[in-house]
Amino acid sequence: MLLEALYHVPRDKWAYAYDTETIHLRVRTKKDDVDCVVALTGDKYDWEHTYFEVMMEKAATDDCFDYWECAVRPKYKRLCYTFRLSTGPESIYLLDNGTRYECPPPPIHYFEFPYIHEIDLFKVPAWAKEAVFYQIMPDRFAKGNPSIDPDGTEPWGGIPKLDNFFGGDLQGVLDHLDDLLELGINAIYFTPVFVSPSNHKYDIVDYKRVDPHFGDNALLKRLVEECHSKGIRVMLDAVFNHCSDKFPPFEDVLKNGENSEYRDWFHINSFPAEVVEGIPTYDTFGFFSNMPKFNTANSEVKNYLLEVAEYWIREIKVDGWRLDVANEVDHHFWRDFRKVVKSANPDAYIVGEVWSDSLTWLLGDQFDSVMNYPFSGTVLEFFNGGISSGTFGNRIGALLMRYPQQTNEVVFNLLSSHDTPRLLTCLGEDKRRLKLAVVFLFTFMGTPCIYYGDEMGLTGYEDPDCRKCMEWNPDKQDRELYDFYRIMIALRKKNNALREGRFRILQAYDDDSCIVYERADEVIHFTIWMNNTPEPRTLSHPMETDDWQDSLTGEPVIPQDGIMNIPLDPYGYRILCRTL
Ligand code: ARE
Repeated sequence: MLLEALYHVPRDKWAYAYDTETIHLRVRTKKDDVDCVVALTGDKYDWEHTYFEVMMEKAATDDCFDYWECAVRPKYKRLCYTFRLSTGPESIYLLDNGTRYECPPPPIHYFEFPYIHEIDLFKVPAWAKEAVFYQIMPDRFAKGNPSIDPDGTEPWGGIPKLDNFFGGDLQGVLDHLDDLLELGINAIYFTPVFVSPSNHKYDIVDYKRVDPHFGDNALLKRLVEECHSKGIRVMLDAVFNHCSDKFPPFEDVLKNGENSEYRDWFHINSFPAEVVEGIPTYDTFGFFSNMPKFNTANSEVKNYLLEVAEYWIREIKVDGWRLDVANEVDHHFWRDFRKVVKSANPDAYIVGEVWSDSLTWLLGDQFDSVMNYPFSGTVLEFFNGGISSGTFGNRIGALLMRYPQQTNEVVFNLLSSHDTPRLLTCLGEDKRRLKLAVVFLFTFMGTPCIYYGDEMGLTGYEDPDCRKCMEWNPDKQDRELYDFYRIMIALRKKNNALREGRFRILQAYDDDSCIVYERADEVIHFTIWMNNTPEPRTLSHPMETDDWQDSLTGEPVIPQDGIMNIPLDPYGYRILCRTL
């Protein structure tokens, strides 16, 4: 047994309270090195009467490690524990000061989860586990009121550029809510809607007003009400890392320099605040001088932005915030942000835009979730034929072990967005590959989000090409693809096993691209079979029962002599299920 690979610490994603009764424990071992891991648990004040051994499950595997997981429901809300790891006849004990071949008496050197405090619990909104999001960029979704078009608005369907407008607005969204209902989505993520000179509105001039080219605050309030009446939640985009250089406090700094009352609202490196040979004398988003970075540690800035955050939740009843450039804003700000937002609506959903490992924001005191770009990158690479199913499985396993289970169940899983090329374009315009990726999106753990138009077969390269106007001409819509999305959304919404159920990979190979995986809860067991190759393939896997059926057609699918054989077309898939 490779002792150097063993890892557990009694904190964050390795030991955490999942709810008021349950503690999740995780242990890492070298891949394929350990046969069995048992958690030896009890109450340190009454070990004799509470000692309980919990068999841990191999929950995930990545390139180097196996990850073992268990849920423990201690009798008295606290836990003292250690681990016994076995390989063949060899067993060792993992304690908080190293490993031993003999298990010492508790509690010295045992790990401790001292007490499950309700107030410390990392709670995520339950509705987000059942949500299927639809991302809308307002200027590109639908025109409802041409009278408020910006000057120079171009005809719908034209070529998107960095600075052109097509006149989409909130009335257009209102007019198409039933289309979204028919698709089956039950949540909308809007890119920014507040006053801004750009078509994307990520450079905000007034955080308390809907841009007049989209409508007004009353219309947004009515849109939210209408969405809620149809069972659709609404999440807005909070751009708190930076503002527009037309934001009045920043304009005051430009005008009055060091004498400005707002001089500490930003990171001015030298006065006057200006752009010298293209380089601003102040911090910005990226190197964009029109996006000056807020000093969110300044109490006036914090108060201003937290008042904004609260207003749209409390007054307009918005259900959540997506946080732009979230990783570049300080943690103190986000901790106060969470308190303010959750006090206004305890069920508000907070999704940080962080493109890499985000654990530091997912410990229960800041975000509920993050935009899971590592997920989309791995899925696209696999269904583009870039990695084997074995590598894909390892990458997915590693992603599941990044965060506590609370986040895994509501992580914002996307395959494309306004910042990436379109899904169909990323997959070589091969709808078969796209469907495999979308089947994975809707049968995997985490909250799925569709980028507007992907369901209609929109294509597009990098921004701005990925922001084409929505296609409303039925003759140009890919209705077959639309129906496929609708069926997959319905399957997910109908089955909790696809949202919160156990995920395990059943077959994946380092020299192949086929994959079989399962989802299961106590009600239903799914197995998902994918031929991610250009050749017809038959996938086989032992099955203990013969009561399986096709999840989409209901047709019985019977194993032969205990082996399920599933013939699949090139890039074909099948979803089987059995009721437990
Ligand atoms: C656009 C073009 C630029 C052009 C600029 C000119 O994309 O190439 O130079 O216009 O004005 C918004 C607009 C964009 C605009 C941008 C700057 O939507 O259209 O750029 O403002 O004006 C990183 C950040 C991430 C950020 C992306 C864009 O980490 O937070 O870059 N995403 C958010 C929003 C954007 C928005 C902004 C930030 C600014 O979602 O829409 O842009 O508010 C890797 C890295 C990531 C990186 C990612 C994408 O994965 O790890 O850190 O994201 O690539 O580049």
